[in-house]
Amino acid sequence: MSDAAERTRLAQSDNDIYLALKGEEARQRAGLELIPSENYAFPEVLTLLGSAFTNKYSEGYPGRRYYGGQDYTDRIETLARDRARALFRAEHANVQPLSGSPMNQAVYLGLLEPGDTILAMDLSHGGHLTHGAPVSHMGRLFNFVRYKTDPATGAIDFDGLRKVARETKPKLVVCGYSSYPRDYDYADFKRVADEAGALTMADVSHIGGLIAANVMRNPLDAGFDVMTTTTHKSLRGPRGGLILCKEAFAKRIDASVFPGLQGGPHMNQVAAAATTFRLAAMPSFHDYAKAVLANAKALAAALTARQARLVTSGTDNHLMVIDTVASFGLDGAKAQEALDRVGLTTNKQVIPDDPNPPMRPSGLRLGTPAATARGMGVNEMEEIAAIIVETLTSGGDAVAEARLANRTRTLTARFPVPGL
Ligand code: DSN
Repeated sequence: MSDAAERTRLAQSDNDIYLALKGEEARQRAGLELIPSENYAFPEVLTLLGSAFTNKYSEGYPGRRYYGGQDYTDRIETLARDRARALFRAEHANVQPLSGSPMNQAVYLGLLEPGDTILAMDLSHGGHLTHGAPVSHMGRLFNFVRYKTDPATGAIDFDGLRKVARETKPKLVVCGYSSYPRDYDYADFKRVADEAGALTMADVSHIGGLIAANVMRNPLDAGFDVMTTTTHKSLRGPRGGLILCKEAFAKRIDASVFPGLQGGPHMNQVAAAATTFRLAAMPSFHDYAKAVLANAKALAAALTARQARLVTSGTDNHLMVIDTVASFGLDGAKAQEALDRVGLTTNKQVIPDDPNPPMRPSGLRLGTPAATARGMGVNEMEEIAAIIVETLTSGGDAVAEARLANRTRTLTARFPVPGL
């Protein structure tokens, strides 16, 4: 919301919410966002999210809607689908999932029967809740079996994965992660799935933007049946989900999203996604994605040089996980709280087979998409690593933390937040 008159109206009609909005904007400007799944949306996305498209119900798909008045919604959804297909080299795109969880649920429910076996990554090894965590509804509906990482290298244990697949004969093999700092060859998953007679799904929510920009591998190029991604992480779009699949699955996926799982899509989100897919095809986005990877490598190296121990000893993508217990004798929650006090936003993170509970885990997850969207480069990564390590070794000293908070503010003042 940039228009001064709109802001005045909000301040007059609901000052509590207006003040919270001002506070959040100030927090985002003065602090630094290092959670790898968060980013600053393109300014065009913010405009479209607050647009007239939010007023419209559009159950159905372009040309086949249940309500009238769909001239412009049909236009934006058709553009969004066409642009998504071109961007990701996909045969079919569904742009309606409200977010990442319903997106993955729609795939499971569209392609499988309750009780079917799905092979996916263990949560503590980097998988996601929707990859069958026992506390999730999907974990109750389907029979999830798991693969893990190799304790010696931290990389995915493909021998173990193949063994579980042979023993359990899954109907679907899922790859994708929310805290795994490495890349892999999707053909390795495809071979295991083919041998088991299983379908393949890659949830690339974290790296969707990096795949769009062709700086990381695209699972669809390796013949995957389905790829899912959220649109708000490395893609810098609206909060939402995108399902890409082979034409052979198009009808089942579309029917699973609507009417299977959802009612009316959020058309303001669809409009913003359409614009995102256009912006992500531009050369400037390719440069951005390359910088995200270069910054992640620089941040990982600068942390390692300061005695931080990283899970897998580094990164191939946009994220890294510090074992804060092994590095600094601090659990991830205490580390996150200390960094909050100096203006760096991070998240506590479980590490593989973490002996500690999820609210007091042994690690801390960091990523570079948001800092890179502000224009920061490898020099700034050095300063960020220094602030992180000095904070985590300061023992909570208030004077030291005040000095470090000042260093964060000095850094962020040079890099405005896009769209704010
Ligand atoms: N919340 C996302 C993440 O942080 O990875 C996944 O849903």
